[in-house]
Amino acid sequence: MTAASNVYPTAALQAADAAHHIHPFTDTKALNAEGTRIITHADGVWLTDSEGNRILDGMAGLWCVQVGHGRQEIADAVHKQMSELSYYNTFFKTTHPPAVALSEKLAEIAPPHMNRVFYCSSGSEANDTVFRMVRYYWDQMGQPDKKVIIGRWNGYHGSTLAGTSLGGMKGMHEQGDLPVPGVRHIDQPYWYGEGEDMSPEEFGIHVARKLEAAIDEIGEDKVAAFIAEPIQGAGGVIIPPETYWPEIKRILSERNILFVADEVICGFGRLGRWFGSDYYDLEPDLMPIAKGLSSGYLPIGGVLVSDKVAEGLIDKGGEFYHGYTYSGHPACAAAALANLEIMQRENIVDYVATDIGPYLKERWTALGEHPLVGEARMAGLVGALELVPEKGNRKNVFADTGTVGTLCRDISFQNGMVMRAVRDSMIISPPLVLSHDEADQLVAIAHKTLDDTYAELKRQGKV
Ligand code: PXG
Repeated sequence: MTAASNVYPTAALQAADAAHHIHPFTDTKALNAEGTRIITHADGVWLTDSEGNRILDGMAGLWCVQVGHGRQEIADAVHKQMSELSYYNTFFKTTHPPAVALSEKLAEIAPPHMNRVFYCSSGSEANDTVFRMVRYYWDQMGQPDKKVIIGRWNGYHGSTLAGTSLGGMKGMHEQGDLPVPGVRHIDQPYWYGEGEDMSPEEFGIHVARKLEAAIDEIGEDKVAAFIAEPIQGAGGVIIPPETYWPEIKRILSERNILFVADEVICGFGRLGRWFGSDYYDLEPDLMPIAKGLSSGYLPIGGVLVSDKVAEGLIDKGGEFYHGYTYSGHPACAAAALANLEIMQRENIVDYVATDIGPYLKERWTALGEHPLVGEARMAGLVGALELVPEKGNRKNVFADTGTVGTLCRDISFQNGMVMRAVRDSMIISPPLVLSHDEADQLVAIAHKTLDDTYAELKRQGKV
């Protein structure tokens, strides 16, 4: 599309946006001075802005558009559903066909021991549900002292009170005196940044044992659950050392606490399996889901519940006083169902595992040769580049953490691709339908972006 054919009034939209719209996770004053980018269309892995520029969506929206943008089939399913039943609730002994069909579909693709789902509208709400559900479970099981939930520093579980508290983002905690009581955090398995002189394998064991130490310190009879992302997304695509999950599994098998695998990013094919828990062979008790569940076409999330948790939650009887107006919303459920049907019909999960995942990984990890890159890593279709001032020295990082990442992100956008910056690492999480040709373009733009960033840092005397 050319600028001439895309006739959106950029300046007027920016002015109205600045006057009335408060953006998430944004310094609004600084943004308003600069002006927003305005995205007007999207198709496949490509975005179009109000100036007619085409931009490769290296982040699948916000880690969510698994099947690519502009699938008419999902729009049609939603249209049909809204024409038949645009809204009804799932409280008070009622249900509706899309909620039933989606629940059945989720039980089909979930690990065999997970057969039930509780719906909400986002990943944050899913984790608020988790927070209440694990405590309710232990109450029902006659162990009401089990209340503490252990999360991890730099984990991300959403931005509501429970999500922020379970997550380990210190900047978020500082705003609003969080976490709420009853949450503890242990270290993350971030070898590149925190592994010091240990090998990745040693560090994986070392950091997993922090869970054991925390349970002992708090008292197993007081711990309700441990929550973790299989691979941390928003924390910077932190792929744990190979020893980490087996050691955590060993600890969990010896302790009577619930395990919550947050699948909001890793779920729905991102790692080349339906769930990150399949990829690492984890057996979680609960799995919060959202994002790729509907490929972001409409907001829907949920918590997948294991048969074990169903015993406390359901079999013991009693009402769990929890739910949302939009739990199982019919149009959102229809969107999710159409999305999952596309994923199954087109074998998208296998495509990630056996084709585009390995194809992109080979090319992405080759970017690790660049003088600005300390480590290039990828699993499935999620990857990171650690930008460093000095190759081969993990301890030397840029002053003013985040400045170089932001510079590189802005250059990437100018070069025609969205990458996300986390501190000074660059992140990609593209739509799972990325073609070989598009993967080549992605890597070429990433390469040019690294070159341009390096040249600018040289000019500034930072490398
Ligand atoms: N869990 C995980 C693992 C997530 O990544 C949430 C829960 C919360 O989901 P909702 O739908 O409430 O946003 C998330 C969300 C980023 C970014 O910039 C990441 C997320 C959301 C917004 C921005 O990396 N992850």
